Amino acid sequence: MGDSRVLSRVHSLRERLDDTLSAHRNEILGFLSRIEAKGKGFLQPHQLIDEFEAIPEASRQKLSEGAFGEVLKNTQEAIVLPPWVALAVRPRPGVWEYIRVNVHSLVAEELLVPEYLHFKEELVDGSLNGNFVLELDFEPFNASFPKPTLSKSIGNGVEFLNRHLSAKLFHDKESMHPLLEFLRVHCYKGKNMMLNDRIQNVNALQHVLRKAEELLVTLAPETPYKSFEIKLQDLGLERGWGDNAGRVLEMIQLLLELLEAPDPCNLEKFLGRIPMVFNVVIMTPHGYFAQDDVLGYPDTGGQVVYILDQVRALENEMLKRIKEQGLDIIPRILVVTRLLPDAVGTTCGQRLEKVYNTKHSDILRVPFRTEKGIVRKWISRFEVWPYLETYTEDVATELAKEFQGKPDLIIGNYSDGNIVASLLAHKLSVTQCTIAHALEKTKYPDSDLYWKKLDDKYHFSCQFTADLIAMNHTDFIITSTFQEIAGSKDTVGQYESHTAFTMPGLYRVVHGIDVFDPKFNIVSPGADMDIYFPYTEKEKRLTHFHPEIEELIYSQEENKEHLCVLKDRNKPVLFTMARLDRVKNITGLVEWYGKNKKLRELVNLVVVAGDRRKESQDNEEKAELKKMYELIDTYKLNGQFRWISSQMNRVRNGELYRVIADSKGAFVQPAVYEAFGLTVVEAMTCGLPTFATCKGGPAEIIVHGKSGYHIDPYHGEQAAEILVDFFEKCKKDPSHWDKISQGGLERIYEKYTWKIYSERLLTLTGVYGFWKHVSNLDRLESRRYIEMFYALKYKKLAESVPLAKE
Ligand code: UDP
Ligand code: LCN
Repeated sequence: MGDSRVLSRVHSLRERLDDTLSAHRNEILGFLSRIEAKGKGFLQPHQLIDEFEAIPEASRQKLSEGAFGEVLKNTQEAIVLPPWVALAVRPRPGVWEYIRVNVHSLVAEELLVPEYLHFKEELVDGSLNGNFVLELDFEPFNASFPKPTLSKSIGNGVEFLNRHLSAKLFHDKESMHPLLEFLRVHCYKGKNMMLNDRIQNVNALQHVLRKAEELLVTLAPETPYKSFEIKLQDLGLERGWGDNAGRVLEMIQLLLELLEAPDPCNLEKFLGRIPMVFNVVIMTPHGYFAQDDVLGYPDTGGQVVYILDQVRALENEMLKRIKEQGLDIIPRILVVTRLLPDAVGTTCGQRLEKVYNTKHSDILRVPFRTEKGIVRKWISRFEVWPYLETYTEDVATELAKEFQGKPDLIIGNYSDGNIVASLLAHKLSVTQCTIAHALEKTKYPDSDLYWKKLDDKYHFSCQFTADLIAMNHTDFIITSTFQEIAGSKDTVGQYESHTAFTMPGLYRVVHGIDVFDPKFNIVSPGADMDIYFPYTEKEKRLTHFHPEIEELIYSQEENKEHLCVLKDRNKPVLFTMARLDRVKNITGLVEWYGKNKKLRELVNLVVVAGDRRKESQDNEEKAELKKMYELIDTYKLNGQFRWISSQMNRVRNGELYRVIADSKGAFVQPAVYEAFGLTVVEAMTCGLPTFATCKGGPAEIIVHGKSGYHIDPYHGEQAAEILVDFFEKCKKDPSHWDKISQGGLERIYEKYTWKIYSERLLTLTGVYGFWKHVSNLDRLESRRYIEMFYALKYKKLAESVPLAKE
């Protein structure tokens, strides 16, 4: 790993272990021998705990108190290759140590990352990698780059950068020259926006700012810019300072303070106000991306909702900032996706489509193309790789036509969008932002080590390579939660799992990404509050939908849209809604319900998932549909259960959540893993008590017992009992339901709104753009390394993915 900090940490771990290995020799031997006896293999934390629980109570007691117990508590995986047991220990988020113990001699050895990965590869086939393995290591490029070390700084990249770089670069007035240069060259369509040629040095700038201040303090704050424009221009100040005397003065005073004493907070405020973002590209190639009739389709879920809401919020914020800065620039946002000629009743075949409730934002669709011409078929997100390079070229041509210039920001979404965004940002030299939505490596456990088994179906070799390229190429990364980056005390984050991993026979990632990198920023999405609002807001309620919703849930008829009926409509409704993917675990929830008599007596179960109206093209969905039919039969669910096909009308869905709240019901999100979970936020925004998986984003969205409840998808019986307990309590004391409903709402208002999101995103873009300009944030060396990795590895992998048969 080439990091002395890590080496010294590993040393101290070994030393601590050495002590305990001699002090508790017999107990440790007892425990490790149990593990060794399992033979060559791999143990997850919960399996390690089970093994630990199985040793005698007295031994457990002794070990728990010592260093060994501590190490075990922090172990994220154990590899058994008799006589060795290797442990990957994670004392805190983002920090890893590797060690192996010889079970016979009880000697511990520290391992460097490549050694540990090599050891792990033996589980599959050690010979696959041979002696000369391609080792990917981004660390040397970033070694001199500033990084925080405290776990609490993870995800607050911009604050750290501002603090660090302003201290380093701006120590006195003269060192403010780069800021001056930045203000001098900052222009839009060739026109200077901040300073003109009259200002040549920092002293002159300071002098001009004081003059302007003298003028502005004499004016009423609301005095329009027009009335003092000429005077400011004569001094050297251009249009971008504000639309009235008050705003211009505020900004001038901010800069004067900065020149006097640089301060990271003021710097962020100042940079956040400089108008820098007018043309934005949002890349989201796969899926059915449209505004109506697509939600719940395979691959078409939260990402679509997120982007459409993001665009509206972003456009509003851009317009507000442009107006407040006194500019008459028209911004433009283009969501670029795939054009699907066979659009099956959607607008996915349309080249340009205005985004609802926006003035200047469109969806621009560009088809996938091969030598044979335009690709007509829908292609799963796992199979898009061979199309993306040509697609990027075509997109670049279309963007040039639409913008008549380059965009200011390119945002990538999901693995395919992020690799295209990387290629475009590289080509056009534009600030890039990356949003993962979900990194598949976390969703499919061990999909790195056993990639070969899954590659025909999922092509993870290609996807994980694309992910590594994008996360290293991008200027900044937005995540919805902290856990997405670095997990929690006990769980590994999605990005964190890309720090060190191996794909035997392909390459070994010794250092893929560092969760401490200041490119990470947590900016959480929300739910559109025009659609999702509390069930208590009676005057806003969309009662005209009630007859349709009534039919959907309670009609005694069965058809392609709904199957099974509810016999007792007085019971609260337990509700869930998701795409019918395996990881969503909807069938898991149905089974928990089917098995729990008490829960079946207390509530009805209503599930919106999958589409029974047409034949599915998706393999996972097909398997889940089959399972659902079997469960209905096995547990004789008809009478207490309603299965509704995917619901694509978002506005009506908002009212659906509220109707469930009227029944004093609850929402359940039972996923085996959920990257973020927009349905959780939607349900909570409607005031519906929510029970959601503890695996992934919902663990952070919900504060257990206060704003909802966590359930463990691997312990279905326990999850069902938590639900029983809640509904029984509510039966005895209806205020309990209100308390959780209110707790959920408070949590949303505090953290999950699009308003907070868009303000933050625009400020981040400005700040990263600025630092990129004035420092070496560009990371040129690592970009060259990425180019080589792309050309030599990724390209071949992408080409090896079969093209769809038309
Ligand atoms: N959704 C919907 N109808 C359905 C299924 C899902 O409108 O039949 C919406 C749901 O309201 C949410 C999104 O699709 O806005 C799913 O987002 P989430 O983050 O929960 O999961 P994803 O599908 O992205 O994995
Ligand atoms: C993808 C997912 O899997 C969800 O967990 C997220 O909520 C959604 O994207 C939006 O980011």
